Amino acid sequence: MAQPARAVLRIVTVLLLAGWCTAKTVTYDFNVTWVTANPDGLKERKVVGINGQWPLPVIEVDKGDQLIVNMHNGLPDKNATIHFHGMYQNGTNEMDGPSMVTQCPVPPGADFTYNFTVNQNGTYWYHCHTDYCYPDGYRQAFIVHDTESYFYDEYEEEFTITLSDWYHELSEGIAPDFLSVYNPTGAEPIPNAFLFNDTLNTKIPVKPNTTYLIRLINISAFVAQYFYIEGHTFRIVEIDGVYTEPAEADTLYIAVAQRYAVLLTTKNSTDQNYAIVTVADSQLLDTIPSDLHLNNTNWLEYNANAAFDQAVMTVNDSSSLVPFDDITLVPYDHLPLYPDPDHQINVTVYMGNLLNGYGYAFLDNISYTAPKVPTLFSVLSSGDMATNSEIYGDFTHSVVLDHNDVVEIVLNNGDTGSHPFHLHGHNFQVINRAPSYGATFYDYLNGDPVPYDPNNHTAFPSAPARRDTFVLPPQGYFVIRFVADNPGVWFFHCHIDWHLAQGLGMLMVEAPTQLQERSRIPQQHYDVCAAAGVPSKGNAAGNFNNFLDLTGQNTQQPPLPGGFTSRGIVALVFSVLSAFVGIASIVVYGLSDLKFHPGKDDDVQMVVEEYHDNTPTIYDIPKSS
Ligand SMILES: *[C@@H]1O[C@H](CO)[C@@H](O)[C@H](O)[C@H]1NC(C)=O
Ligand SMILES: *[C@@H]1O[C@H](CO)[C@@H](O)[C@H](O)[C@H]1NC(C)=O
Ligand SMILES: *[C@@H]1O[C@H](CO)[C@@H](O)[C@H](O)[C@H]1NC(C)=O
Ligand SMILES: *[C@@H]1O[C@H](CO)[C@@H](O)[C@H](O)[C@H]1NC(C)=O
Ligand SMILES: *[C@@H]1O[C@H](CO)[C@@H](O)[C@H](O)[C@H]1NC(C)=O
Ligand SMILES: *[C@@H]1O[C@H](CO)[C@@H](O)[C@H](O)[C@H]1NC(C)=O
Ligand SMILES: *[C@@H]1O[C@H](CO)[C@@H](O)[C@H](O)[C@H]1NC(C)=O
Ligand SMILES: *[C@@H]1O[C@H](CO)[C@@H](O)[C@H](O)[C@H]1NC(C)=O
Ligand SMILES: *[C@@H]1O[C@H](CO)[C@@H](O)[C@H](O)[C@H]1NC(C)=O
Ligand SMILES: *[C@@H]1O[C@H](CO)[C@@H](O)[C@H](O)[C@H]1NC(C)=O
Ligand SMILES: *[C@@H]1O[C@H](CO)[C@@H](O)[C@H](O)[C@H]1NC(C)=O
Ligand SMILES: *[C@@H]1O[C@H](CO)[C@@H](O)[C@H](O)[C@H]1NC(C)=O
Ligand SMILES: [Cu+2]
Repeated sequence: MAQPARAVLRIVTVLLLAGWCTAKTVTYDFNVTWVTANPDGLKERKVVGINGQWPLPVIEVDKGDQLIVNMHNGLPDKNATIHFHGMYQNGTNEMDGPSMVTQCPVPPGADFTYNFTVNQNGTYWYHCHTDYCYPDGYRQAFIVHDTESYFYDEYEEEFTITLSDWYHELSEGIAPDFLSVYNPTGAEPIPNAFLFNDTLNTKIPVKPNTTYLIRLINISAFVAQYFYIEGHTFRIVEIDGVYTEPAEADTLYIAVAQRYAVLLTTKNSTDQNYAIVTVADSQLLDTIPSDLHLNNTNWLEYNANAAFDQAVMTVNDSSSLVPFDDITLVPYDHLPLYPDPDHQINVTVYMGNLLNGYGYAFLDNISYTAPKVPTLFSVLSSGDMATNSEIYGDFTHSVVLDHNDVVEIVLNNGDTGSHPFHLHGHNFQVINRAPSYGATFYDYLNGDPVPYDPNNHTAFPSAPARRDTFVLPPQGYFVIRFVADNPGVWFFHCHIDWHLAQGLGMLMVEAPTQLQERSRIPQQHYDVCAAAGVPSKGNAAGNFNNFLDLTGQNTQQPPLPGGFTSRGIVALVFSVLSAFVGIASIVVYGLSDLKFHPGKDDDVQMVVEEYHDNTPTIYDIPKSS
């Protein structure tokens, strides 16, 4: 496997701090360009490379270091940014990376410097945070080494493995089919392969009788995977950068964006190699193409001359795997349950259609729609108005939080899919979830969605697990708490990239007054906005004379007329498809089956079947927005 180019790493200065604690500045120069790669051996494709290479360089720092990443966007045709997933960016909200939230998209040819202090430990990753970007390969591990961890003396060596899904087509090629009238149910694109550390059939040489720290990172765009090693158990010691009391486990379910660090002690004997098995969660897929390998075998190599056997699957499908329930983990610092909330946010996930017939995702009735001005710049340019959530627009779903409030988010799931939700700028306590992981995880699919009932729930843990990404079960709920002690604009969103593009997110505008006091935005950030043609002051609509005037704001599509349902749209698409293409039977709405475009969008008339009285009505499909 290619080692990341060491040349990109320059250690610029070494600052000696008090005593034996040293902090240094670590600088990476990233020239982002297209390269080609063929990680699954099935198809060579264009991927986003850094300094001419892919897999991308792993970022490695020591706790306390200053990290500087000088990014040059050398892509001729794509905007880019970088989000350092799991970093609190305490005092540096403008370095967080999500496009139109804390910065402008960096257009082709422009430069952007990320610069922040890493006062955290553990396992993170970095990825592009503009629309449809990281599934094209712009994602990699980011490791913060900590010689003071409580388990530092217990392991001899460490290695990192990323798990991901992989598409043979560029995101931009897939996206128009995904968000389209031909995919009204919002069926997600089915990956072509599942990669293990950006390749397949990996052999990881290990020594016998040795303890390893293994960092596992799920950098998928969509599909979660189960992970186990035949004949071995391991001890979980960290989740999402938070040390835990060691917990023995044999199977993990690692959702998109989640990380686990585990200690694995190898066997004393070297007569055999052992399969590392990953099994993709087929429940997330609407269709399973016959040539898609859901499970993959890689190996712990004890002996290069011994056999490398494919895994012997003891179960028939992923639903019989019982993974470790992360809500039962206890943080090593035993931070107690936060007190009752000062501020409760209670929202429900829905998937549905708007007037153009596309499938969208909603928190309550809002499908996140990026504003005209990055929300951080609205905070900074609005003076006293910053505490009024109206100025952030009707479709960014912004909630203003007071400094140091205890915030509770109750997230109910009105959808039959599971959604890994991520909060920027924090980790949060996970205090309730139903159903729990394991055999019952899909139980609520048998009836109506079950919302959280504050008067009837299992007891909250006294020292709840903390992490930054947590899975919302199908038709169930979760409840999390955090303290608003980090002034900034923080995205709370589903980390399935397709669902984020459908609008499954909202914004926490945390302590805007304190944020105004402490922010010093480098001039380069404003220059990038100018280069991208994006205004950097004003409310969500770019108005700065009257911050309550939202004329011209970006809006979500209007709703479907009353009485129309997704099923009606499915029926109409069938009729449109058969009228234009004459296909006799289209069984599934997986995107791979929808490669044809019957005429230009604006030529197509949509015959909407009214569900209740069956009177067909003709609507013009608005041209895609
Ligand atoms: C980035 O890489 C491209 C392709 O190798 C090269 O043409 C360009 O000069 C590089 N730009 C910078 C700023 O290094
Ligand atoms: C980059 O972002 C700007 C501002 O949102 C947009 O106008 C432009 O079309 C984007 N460029 C590309 C190549 O997507
Ligand atoms: C990074 O930020 C630090 C602290 O604000 C500042 O002193 C330093 O000059 C910055 N470095 C770069 C390269 O921007
Ligand atoms: C995983 O890939 C990264 C980046 O290519 C590499 O540095 C690392 O050594 C690989 N891990 C293993 C276990 O081979
Ligand atoms: C395994 O390692 C331990 C401690 O390093 C040592 O005491 C023991 O003899 C080793 N066992 C074998 C079978 O090598
Ligand atoms: C990665 O996350 C995706 C989406 O939640 C999931 O389907 C997949 O199984 C995960 N991979 C692993 C190895 O857990
Ligand atoms: C980070 O590491 C330090 C020292 O090892 C530890 O005290 C602290 O609790 C760790 N932080 C978390 C969130 O686990
Ligand atoms: C390896 O041998 C040591 C004793 O030499 C024993 O304590 C340990 O449990 C053995 N490890 C395994 C994985 O069997
Ligand atoms: C693993 O994959 C093979 C081939 O794709 C398939 O025959 C087998 O049923 C799969 N097993 C599981 C548990 O998914
Ligand atoms: C959340 O909102 C829903 C819908 O308004 C309501 O039925 C439910 O009782 C609320 N839950 C809590 C915990 O406030
Ligand atoms: C409380 O919740 C449990 C578990 O979901 C449910 O079986 C029970 O009916 C609920 N009780 C009441 C009074 O709602
Ligand atoms: C941010 O820093 C402040 C001190 O400046 C601290 O009180 C707070 O806990 C920190 N928040 C996070 C999320 O790191
Ligand atoms: Cu989702």
